[in-house]
This record gives sequence, C-alpha cells and structure tokens, in this order.
Amino acid sequence: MVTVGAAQLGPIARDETRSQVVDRLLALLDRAHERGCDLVVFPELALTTFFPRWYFENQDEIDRFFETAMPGPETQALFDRAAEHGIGFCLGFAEMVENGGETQRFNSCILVDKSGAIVGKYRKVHLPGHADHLPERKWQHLEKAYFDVGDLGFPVWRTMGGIMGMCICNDRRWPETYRMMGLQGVEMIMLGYNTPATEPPWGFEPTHLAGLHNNLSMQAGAYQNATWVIGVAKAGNEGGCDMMGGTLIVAPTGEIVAQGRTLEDELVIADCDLDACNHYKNTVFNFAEHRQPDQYGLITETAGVILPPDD
Ligand code: CDT
Repeated sequence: MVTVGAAQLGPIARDETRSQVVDRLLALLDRAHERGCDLVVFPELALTTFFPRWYFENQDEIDRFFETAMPGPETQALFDRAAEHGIGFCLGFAEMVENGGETQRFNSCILVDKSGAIVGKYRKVHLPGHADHLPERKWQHLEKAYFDVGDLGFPVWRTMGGIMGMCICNDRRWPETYRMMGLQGVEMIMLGYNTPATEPPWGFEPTHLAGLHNNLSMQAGAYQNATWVIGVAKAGNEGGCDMMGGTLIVAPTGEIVAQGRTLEDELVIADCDLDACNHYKNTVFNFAEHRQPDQYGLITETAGVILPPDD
C-alpha cells in the first residue's frame, strides 16, 4: 500500500523566486507527512512559472528557468525535508546539461526515494506546441523551441515497494507512453501537467473538453495497462493564462479515486494498493497471452498517417 499525495500547485508568478516556490513545496510535504503519505507527486516544471508561454529573444532569459544541478542550492531543502519525513517524491523541472560540449535542455522529472536518493529520471518525449514565435497567439507554447526531445525512453524503477514510472503532461495523451511502461510491468505512473483550461493552442474547443480529455487519457492509460496513474496539475491563472486543475488519482480499474477541488496549492490523497494491478495484468491485459506485436508494425515504422491507396 502506497499512500500518495498528489501535490497540486496554484499559479507560480513569473518573478517568483525558487526559494519562494520551494517554501510552498515544503508546506505541501509537511502536510503530506501529517497525513501519512509515502510519496508526493509535484507537477511539471514545478519550480517556475510555465515559461514556454512567453517568447524570449535572449537565451539567457530562458536559461534562468533551468536547473543546472539537482539538488541545487535552493532545492536541497526539499530533499532534506522529504528524507526527514521518510517521504519519496516526484518533481518536474527544467534541466540544462552539458553533453560533449553541447548544451541540452530537457523538460524533466526525477523520482526520489524515502532516503532522499534520486532513483530515476525521465525527460519529456512528446513536446507540444510550436518552435517559432507566433505573435498572433494570446500566449505562446514554445516547448519545441526551448526543449530537446527526451532521450531516456520510458524507464521504470523498482522502488518504494513497487514498479514506478513517470511521464510529463502531453505524454499523458499518447497511448504509447503508458504501453511502454505497461510492458515493463509498471504499477504506478506519476505525471505532472500544465494545461490551459481554455483556448487550446490548436484552435477553439468547448471549454468542457479540457477536463474530459484529461480524465479520458489517464483513465484509459490506467485501465489498459492495469496501473495506478497519478496526474498532478499546475492550476489557476498564471501569467494571464487560465490553467486547468483536475488533479486526480486513477486506480488500475480506470476509476478516479481522488480528485482536486481547487485551483490552488492542494494535496489530494489516496491509499494505492499496488496489488490491485494484478487482476487485469493476469486476465484481460495479460500481455504475454493476448498481445500480437507482429501485427503492430506501423506503430514504430511511421510517425504520421499512411493512408490506404486511392481506389
Ligand atoms: N505542458 C503541456 O504539455 N501542455 C499541453 C498543452 C496542450 S493545450 C490543451 C498538454 O498536452 O496538456
């Protein structure tokens, strides 16, 4: 049984300092400790505002949102407090690394165990949005400009009594994300997101669909892979953009067992029995028994659609 605290964050202002944000994360960790949590999941880019919504001409302005060390001077306190409480955590952040003389920037998250050791890292694979400045837009979504595509695949780790995996925001909309981890026996997928509540980048949609698609993606991913899914929002009006909340914890049955109520810092808690994954893993979704990978070639052969020939 893993008691999970999904630590939703309200908006983070563009000029909020790392220390101010870390203080908010520490308050959530303390609350999680009082409530008996084993594991706390923070959102995507949990240390800063969602900066891809702005176009910056100067790379230095972008780089100030990135971490070059994890833990770093401001985030060390998180590791210390979590270890003191004996709580593991998942944290999303912008990661900058030097690789063979080249600077790489990723939208990343780490998994830290109850002793404060980093046991896993994931780098976001599905980067939404656009690479060019589009001034006609109300806000930008420049993930394709500011981040490199993640290069670590979709690993899982044996830790905290289970098989744990992570993904980030837009990844949750893609069945491949869940299946890659499902094929490694994942029992809990942690993910944070920053999703506008209105006026999605790809054009007008009725506002109620943001919540529907959020739930639909995670509930399907959970059920079809017999895993817990912990989805954690950055919510509220951030830099003039209304971000949806809807933090939720989904059981391997696909049922939502806990859900956020606010657009603020809020801890959503559920006791997650990892053995509850076993039923579907051993029956309808016994992959070894029922999958037919020979018939799935197109999934890795092509990114785009290959239409049938015209008559
Ligand atoms: N951060 C992130 O990946 N956000 C995208 C925005 C899409 S606009 C509805 C997401 O898929 O939620």
